Amino acid sequence: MILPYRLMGVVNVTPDSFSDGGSFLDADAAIAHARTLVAEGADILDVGGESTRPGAEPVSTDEELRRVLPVLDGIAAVNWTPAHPQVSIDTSKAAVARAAIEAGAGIVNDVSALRADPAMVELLADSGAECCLMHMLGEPRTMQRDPRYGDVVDEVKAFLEERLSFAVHAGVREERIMLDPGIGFGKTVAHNLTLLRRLGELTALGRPLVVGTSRKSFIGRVLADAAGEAEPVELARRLPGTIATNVLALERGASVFRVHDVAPVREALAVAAATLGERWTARSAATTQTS
Ligand code: HH2
Repeated sequence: MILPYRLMGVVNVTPDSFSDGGSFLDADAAIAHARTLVAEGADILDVGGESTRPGAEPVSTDEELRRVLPVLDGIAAVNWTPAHPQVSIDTSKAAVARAAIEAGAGIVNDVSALRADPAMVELLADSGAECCLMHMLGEPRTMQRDPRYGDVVDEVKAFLEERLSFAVHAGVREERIMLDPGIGFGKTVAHNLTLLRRLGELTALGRPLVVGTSRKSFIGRVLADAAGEAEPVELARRLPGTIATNVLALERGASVFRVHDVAPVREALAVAAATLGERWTARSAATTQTS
């Protein structure tokens, strides 16, 4: 059944990702993890070879390629039944994206929204790959140092509108573009919560919305505040908050959910969608699939 939303499972081939760094650095472990995510119901596999956690140091193109290519090749070689998942490459480098597309990736998830590498937009226009353009204030190394906005939703919306227009004018087909408010990327806890509360305002941009709240530290901080604890609660306790935020994002119009824990989020979204009614359960691809 084609639902009006898709689950994007995270395959981090990095030593330093904030929640699972080092777990899938070995290509075989990453490919096995990809199979598990698809068995749990992932529609898209988002493969990344560079952590974008706050404070992360950039990695070279060669190192990123060395990490992701064997995994992409391995995913391409699997005899997926009943259907091959879509493959997304989480990168801001055109050379990595180009090699990934050649290895079967159909989506480029660029957290810099085409600002990091001038060659990226041309690659997208020429290849016809789908893309996700995400908002980030600053860059990973420094983005959590006192981020400030006038109105966070208005500013994120204006940024995404400008990036969408930039991409379309450079020849990327609008129907191939998804947008993402970039939860946790240069945002305080309050900014993240406001963006999620008012996510519906971003649907006016007319493109599918991707959200990535999975296991992020704002969830740990909300829970710590509620429990009177000083430190953000640990990763293992962030699944209920991940589910809550994804369910609310579904209700507010998000249609692609980037998560580490596919099975529980998929089940939560299925029940939420059934409760919300026909618009969320219709067997149509119109609101989520790019074409
Ligand atoms: N979040 C992360 C990475 N890529 N891409 C999109 N489109 N949206 C997100 O919210 C997003 C993203 C961070 O999560 P993770 O990959 O688990 O961590 P790390 O960057 O440390 O590898």
